[in-house]
Amino acid sequence: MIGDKKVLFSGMQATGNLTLGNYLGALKNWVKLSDEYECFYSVVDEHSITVRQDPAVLRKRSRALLTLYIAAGLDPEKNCIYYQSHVSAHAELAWILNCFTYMGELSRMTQFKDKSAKHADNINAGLFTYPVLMASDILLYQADVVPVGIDQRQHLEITRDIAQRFNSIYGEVFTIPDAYYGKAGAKIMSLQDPTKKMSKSDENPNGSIYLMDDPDTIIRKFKRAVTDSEAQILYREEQPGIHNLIDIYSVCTGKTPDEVVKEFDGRGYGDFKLAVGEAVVGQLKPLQEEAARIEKDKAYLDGIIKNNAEKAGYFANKTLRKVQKKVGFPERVR
Ligand code: ATP
Ligand code: LTN
Repeated sequence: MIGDKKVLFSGMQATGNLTLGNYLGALKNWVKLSDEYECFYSVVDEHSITVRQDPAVLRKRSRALLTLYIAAGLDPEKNCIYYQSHVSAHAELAWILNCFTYMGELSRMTQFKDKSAKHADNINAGLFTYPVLMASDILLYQADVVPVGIDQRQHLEITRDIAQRFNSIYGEVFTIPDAYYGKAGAKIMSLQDPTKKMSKSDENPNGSIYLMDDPDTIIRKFKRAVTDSEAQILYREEQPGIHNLIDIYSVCTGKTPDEVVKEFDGRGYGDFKLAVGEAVVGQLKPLQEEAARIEKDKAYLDGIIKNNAEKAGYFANKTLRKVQKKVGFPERVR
């Protein structure tokens, strides 16, 4: 707890241009939760280098991601929005927790298996211990709740296991966090292959709507979206393409899937795709305008970056000092 509020932590990597999936599945939920909790939203740049990055591109994308957090509606005066690498406690706690995590546990992580298959020429130790850094992010702030997509479930479970293991040896040091999986938009699928999730690292740019796509591009991508030959707009698993479009339209408009089905009863796929495209354009336009406005105000953004890193550092160091003492590191001489 901070004051009378429970604590929320989440983060995203700046490894690509954010997609509609990241927005509807994660960011939009963050904004909804931000009044209820004391929130820490990090741009997890240290996680990003588990895969090789171009330094200039990573720096640019990290700033763009931080800007997007604010543009999406997270007030940086109320929510602590910061770069992970600006708070050294993350890396320091990760080292300690590495010594409380087993090789066997980490070997079972499906993300490690997937990413090491994809980057066979660079299976580095950081990729393997990625979940320990993630556990450190969460545990440093004594987070009660962590909103993520279903794909992060295993990482949340290992975080809880590490925290419980540490607590069972040293007493109640860490809060055990709960995952929060938003219902709406939990999994937005690729527009080109609706059996695969929309992903920022997809090679085919037509499968993903990027948050910075212009209206014409968005409409064109929806017009080309893969559907089926059933010629009826129904919300069922047998029609994954239409199912996905109904989900997207439903999250953008706040209507239930049943209401969407009724609204488009008897209409053609062309009409429906256009309506979904327009709904998405309507969602993204204010976000894009706001991001462009904030980006121009360098001094404002720099101030937020500095103040929030200090705020995050204050809370993170409180936990880190406690942990260092528990494991037996010598006290600092003042
Ligand atoms: P990558 O393609 O680089 O693996 P990604 O697009 O899957 O990236 P992440 O950075 O892993 O995105 O995820 C950021 C957040 O967005 C996570 O909470 C994740 O669960 C959520 N998310 C990612 N893709 C989708 C999607 N298609 N639908 C809903 N939520 C998503
Ligand atoms: N692994 C997450 C990003 C991430 C995260 C976190 C999410 C890093 N640290 C802490 C929640 C809490 C991802 O790839 N989506």
